[in-house]
Amino acid sequence: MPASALMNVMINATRKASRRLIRDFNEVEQLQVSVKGPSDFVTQADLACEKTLFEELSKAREGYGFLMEEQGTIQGSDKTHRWIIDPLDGTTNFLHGIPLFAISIALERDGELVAALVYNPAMDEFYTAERGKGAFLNDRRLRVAGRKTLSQSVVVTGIPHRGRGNHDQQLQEQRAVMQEVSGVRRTGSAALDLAWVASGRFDAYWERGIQAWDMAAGILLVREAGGMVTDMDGKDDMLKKGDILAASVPIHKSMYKTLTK
Ligand code: LIP
Repeated sequence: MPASALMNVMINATRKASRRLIRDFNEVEQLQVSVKGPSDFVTQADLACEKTLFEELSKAREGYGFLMEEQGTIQGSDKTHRWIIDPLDGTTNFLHGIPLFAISIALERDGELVAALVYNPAMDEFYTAERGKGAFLNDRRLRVAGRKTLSQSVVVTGIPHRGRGNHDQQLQEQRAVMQEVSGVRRTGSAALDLAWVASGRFDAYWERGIQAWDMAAGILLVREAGGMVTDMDGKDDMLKKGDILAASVPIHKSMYKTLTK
């Protein structure tokens, strides 16, 4: 099915921004050996990508507002539309030359997610969705995994680290989940975790302490692929609360029970 005019705008902006990001990623792999390390370099890559996305989307859709990881909130004259953007999700992976990172763009209309794009440059995979029109990987229609039991499932989570998150809570949740599933993974990119739930690679994803821009696009991808997404209280406040549980419907129910017992 040909992409809509809106999705073409999002894809074209992403292609333009990702050209430099891919170039920078190839350079950062060389910087691993430098004493100073690549952290400042990655910050520049992040900022440059966000600047290109902001410029391209502002040109194509004048007046829309923005919520972006680096520049924060930019109010638009059109109060019904807001872009939610993470120009480089998986920043630490990028910094370490690990090819698991993504550009994530979501569009909100009157507070509802209506369009989503997650692009994984390292694998040249475009995950896209528009509300009511399904989710796609490049041009292949996506459905969440059909597995019905946790014992068959491979799930993914985000693991807090030095100076981040509630370590005891994560360990308690991981202990409960480990006893039920056939595998637990951690990629370092919420956007890719959600895209891979939408594509059936993972059966479920949960994480606490992440930002709206990490998850907004992925939420719509999973829902349009037939999955269920809630916050960790089973409600719909993920973007405000910063926590998320995404899965196929039967696995969501089992994961919620396991995580909250
Ligand atoms: C990352 C998230 C990931 C989380 C990391 C980090 P960033 O976002 O995508 O799921 O575990 O701690 O927050 O910072 O790379 O945009």
